[in-house]
Amino acid sequence: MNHRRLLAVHDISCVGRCSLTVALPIISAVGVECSVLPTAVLSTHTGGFKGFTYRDLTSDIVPVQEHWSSLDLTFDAFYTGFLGSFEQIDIVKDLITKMSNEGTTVYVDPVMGDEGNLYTVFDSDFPKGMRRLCEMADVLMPNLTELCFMLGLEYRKGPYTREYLESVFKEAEVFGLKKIVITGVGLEEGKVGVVYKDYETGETGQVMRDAVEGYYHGTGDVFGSSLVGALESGLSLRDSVRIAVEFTVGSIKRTHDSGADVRYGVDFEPGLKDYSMQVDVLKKGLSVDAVSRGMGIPRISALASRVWNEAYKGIVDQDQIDYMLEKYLSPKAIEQEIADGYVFILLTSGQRDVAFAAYRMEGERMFVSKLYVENGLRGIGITSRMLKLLKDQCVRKGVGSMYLTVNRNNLPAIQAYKTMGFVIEKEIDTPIGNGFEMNDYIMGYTIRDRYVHPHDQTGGRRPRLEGPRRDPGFWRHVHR
Ligand code: PXL
Repeated sequence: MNHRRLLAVHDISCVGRCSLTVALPIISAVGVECSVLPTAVLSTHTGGFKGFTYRDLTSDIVPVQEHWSSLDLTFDAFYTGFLGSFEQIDIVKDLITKMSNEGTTVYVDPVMGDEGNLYTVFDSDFPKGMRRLCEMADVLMPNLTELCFMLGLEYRKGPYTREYLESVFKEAEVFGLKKIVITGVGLEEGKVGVVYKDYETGETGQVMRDAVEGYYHGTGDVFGSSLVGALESGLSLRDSVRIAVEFTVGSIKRTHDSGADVRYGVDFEPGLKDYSMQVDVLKKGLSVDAVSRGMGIPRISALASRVWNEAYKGIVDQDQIDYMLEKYLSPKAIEQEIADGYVFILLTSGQRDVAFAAYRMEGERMFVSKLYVENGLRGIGITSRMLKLLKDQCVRKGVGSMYLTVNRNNLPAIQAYKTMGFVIEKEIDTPIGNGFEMNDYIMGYTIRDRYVHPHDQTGGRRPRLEGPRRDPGFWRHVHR
């Protein structure tokens, strides 16, 4: 995709990370030019601080737009959020119409309220006006409160059923959108995330994570900005949502763990590097190589070492990590495994090594002996892409299932495998020498069961793997 110029239309809350102070750094981090149109200037945002100043910039917008028009400027994307006054809604609509080109995408976050209430600065007419702006959107990113206010639905607290969310997607058809992403939604107690629908393809999905205690200001803007950055980088809706959830949840967790004053917004800055790397990796795409000799072997060994030293810190003692790496993942150990019949596959993106797996067929089953994803790239679907490759290989060889071992304390990995359809089969404790023991689960996955189409009467003999999956079994399900 060529250089894109985006216009972010939000307020500037000078202190308390939200709106433009969040949109600018996040969108810039993925190489998209982020111009700004401030709708109001506040000393702080309105949630939780007393006595904030508020300068409404409504009367500046038309002169600003006229100047831009005199420069023959257009924008490739608009991303609107918190508007400073009711009158601004039509002024911003008009600006979008005048300053668009044929390829312009309009992202609207109808920032108005949360948890069933409008923010105090908006009166009850505001949602009606905001609805008119939403009708211009290609991609709408509301929370349920905002959606309910605009659609005249009664707001209910979660968890929500799939049927309810389907009905909300249906109601939201009145906006004439291409895509909708609804934030802050849970389908079960203790989980929260986003649900999305692409109206053009019919694809629906959800990305859920464990809820973090407390209320965090500005997270809608962190999510919206990272979603817009990823979509504007040319990623699919599904990949963009996963990356944006990962970035937002990481920021919330850091804030929670540090005990910081939540009024100052979430600690998103340390996550920017991984966010931009994730966008870059999925933008460049993944290549697959089978590695049997040469430089691939030390590269795999180095990747394993980086992963163990980060992911297993605190789970496994450092001297055991060093011992494991030397015994099982040194270049020499990998060469020996290849000689013993293991196949190593390496996923790369541009110059970057992203993930590797090693497997061997053991009669009727595939044993996946290793599956590692680079630090900073977990949680965005790389493991499921790798498993898809391995499943394809099983199907090609007529092998009906696969299994792997995972450390019993590696909870994120266990949850990720469960989400992908693996079940725990048993516990094993394996002595590995020097007094160390590996404490693992064996997790298995049956390929046939997974791919039988509900209407397939052939007893599951025809695995269905390829081809577009229409609204797969209802929701694609990604959660940890
Ligand atoms: O993040 C939403 C937001 C944006 N701008 C201002 C706000 C809020 C939420 O409270 O007060 C000024």
